[in-house]
Amino acid sequence: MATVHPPEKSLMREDEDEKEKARKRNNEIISSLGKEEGWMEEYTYEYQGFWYPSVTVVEGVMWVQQNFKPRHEDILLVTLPKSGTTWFKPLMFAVMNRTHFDLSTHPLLTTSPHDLVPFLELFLSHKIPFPNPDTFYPPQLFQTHIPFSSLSQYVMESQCRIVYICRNPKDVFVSTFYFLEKVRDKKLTPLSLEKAFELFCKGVSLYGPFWDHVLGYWKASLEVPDRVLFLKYEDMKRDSSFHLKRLAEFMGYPFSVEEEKQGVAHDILELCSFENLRNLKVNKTGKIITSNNNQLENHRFFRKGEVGDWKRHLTAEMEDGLNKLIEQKLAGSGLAFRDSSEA
Ligand code: PAP
Repeated sequence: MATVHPPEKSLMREDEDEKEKARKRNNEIISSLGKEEGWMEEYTYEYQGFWYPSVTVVEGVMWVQQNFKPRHEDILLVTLPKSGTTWFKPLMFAVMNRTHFDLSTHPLLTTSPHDLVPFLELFLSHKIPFPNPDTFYPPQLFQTHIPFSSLSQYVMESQCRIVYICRNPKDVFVSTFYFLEKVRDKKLTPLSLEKAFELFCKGVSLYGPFWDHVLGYWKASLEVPDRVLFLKYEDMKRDSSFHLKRLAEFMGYPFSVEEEKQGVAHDILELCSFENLRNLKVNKTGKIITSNNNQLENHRFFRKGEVGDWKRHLTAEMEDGLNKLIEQKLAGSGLAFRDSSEA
C-alpha cells in the first residue's frame, strides 16, 4: 500500500521547498543586476528594463510579482514616484469608502494616505502589518509603482481595474530631486541637480525610464480602456470636478444624481486638497514605516503641490533638452504633457 503523508505536512514542505527555490532564483537575479550611480543609495539597479533605487525595492517588486493576487473587484493605483500618489490615494480611498465614513470623522483626518492604501512593494514584502482591517471594506485599493510590462500574470488574469496617474516629466524630476535630497544616504556625497538631471535624461530615474513607464500604461489604456484609466495630474488640477467624476465612474463608484446635488464630489476634493491634507496634524508630525522598518516623516510627501514648479529650478537649456527628449521618445504615441497651469 502506498504511504499517504498527512496532507498538511507534505503541503507545507512543498510550500517551503517552493519558497526556498524562489529565494535562490531571486538571489541569482539580484546578484546579476545592472548598476548605475544611485539617487538614494550608492547604486540604482536595473531589473526587467527599469531602474530601482535599492535592492530592497527590487526584492519587493519580485515579491509582488510572485505573491500579489488581486481580486477582480480590487483596484490598483499605479504611478511613477512623485506623480501624485499622495493625492490620488486619498481621492480614490474616499470615493470607494464614501458610504462607510462620515466626512467629519473620516480616517483621512487622522491617518496618512500611505497608511490607508498599501504600497505593495514595501508593505507586503516586509510583512509590515496591513493598516487596521476595520478601515477596509472589500474591494480593496492597492498602490504600486511597477511598470506595466512587469505586472504579473496574476494581475493580468484578475482583470482588476488599474488607474494610472502621470505627471509632466519636468515636475516629476524636480519633485524627485528635492524628495531624495532629504532621504539620500547621508554617508554619500550629495547628488547635484545637474548630475540627477543627467541620470533622469539617460532613463536612470526611480522606476524609469520615465517615457517607457508612461508609454506602457498609455498603450494599455488605449487597448483596454475599460481596464486601464490613464489620468494626468495636471488635468486633475485644472478641472478637478470633471476628472473626479470620470475617475469614480471608471472605478465603478459613480456619483448619483442625489450625491451630485449634495456636492459629495466637491466635499471629497476639499478633504483631499493639498492645503487640507498638508495641514492635518498626522501629515505634519506623523511618520510612516518604509522598508526595513525605517521611518519617513509624512510632511516629506507635501512640498509645493503645484503644476510648473520646475520653472524655478531648471535652466532654459535643461528645459529645452528635456522637452526635445520627451518629444522624441513619445513621438507617434498621441501622448503629450502639459507642463504649466496655463490652459
Ligand atoms: P510618492 O510617489 O513617493 O508617494 P507622490 O505623492 O507621487 O510621491 O509625490 C509627491 C508630490 O505630490 C509632491 O509634489 P511637489 O514635490 O511638486 O510639491 C507633493 O507636493 C504632491 N502632492 C501631495 N499631496 C498632494 C495633493 N493633495 N494635491 C496635489 N499635490 C499633492
